[in-house]
Amino acid sequence: MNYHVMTLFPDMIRQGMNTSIIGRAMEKGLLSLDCIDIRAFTKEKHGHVDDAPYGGGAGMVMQAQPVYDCYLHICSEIHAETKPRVIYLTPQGKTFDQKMSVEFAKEEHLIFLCGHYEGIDERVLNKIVTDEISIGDYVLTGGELAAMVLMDSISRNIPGVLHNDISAETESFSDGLLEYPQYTRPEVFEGERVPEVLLSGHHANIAKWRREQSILRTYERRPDLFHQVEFDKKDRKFIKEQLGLLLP
Ligand code: 6GU
Repeated sequence: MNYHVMTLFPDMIRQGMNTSIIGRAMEKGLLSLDCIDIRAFTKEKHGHVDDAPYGGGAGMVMQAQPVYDCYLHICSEIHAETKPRVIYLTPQGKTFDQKMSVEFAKEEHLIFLCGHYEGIDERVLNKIVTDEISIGDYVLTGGELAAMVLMDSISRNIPGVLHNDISAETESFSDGLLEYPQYTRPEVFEGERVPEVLLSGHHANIAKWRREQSILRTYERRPDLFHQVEFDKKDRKFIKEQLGLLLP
């Protein structure tokens, strides 16, 4: 995976991404990260990349030309045969989820466009953007943190990035359910014991208990997700007994 980030704050992205699992994946050559300063493509002598909105109103709008030239520069560097995917981070986009993350992870190149101010001139967005993505219903000052959220999540779905025993498969959302609770030593903390089944060494019972905990958690905390999960016969029996719900 090769990430290309178009931004006015390239150092913010570099500093945010060079630690931890993602930094190691870059050292291993599984990922590359290219942060390109949009300001380097301005043709104005004072280096401006923004101007007042036509029609009036508060704030400034990023101009089309520096963004477009930055995009063309990336395209010439990657000499791809097909048009690369360009993700514009915006609260007006589709809300990012694990399914999108898995899909994006299959691309060879991903270009992220980070906006600032009141937005970017619509004409360049129409020309280059393939995906508009939001990370949730709240406002950020710019797209940089959102781009880093996407890169972190997408990277975990690339083979070799995660250590084998943290495999992305067994985690929250891979089957549409939340994770079961985890415990480690000591057996008693502030008077509270670890659930007995986890000390039993009985692997089938442990797996059953964890599955049931995932189901209960998802029902209590994320009813929206619960109603989208495909449950098997055993699950449905448990749900009927524990929750009194009859699923179709
Ligand atoms: Cl993706 N970008 C910005 N600028 N603000 C956001 C967002 C993205 N998602 C939520 N708020």
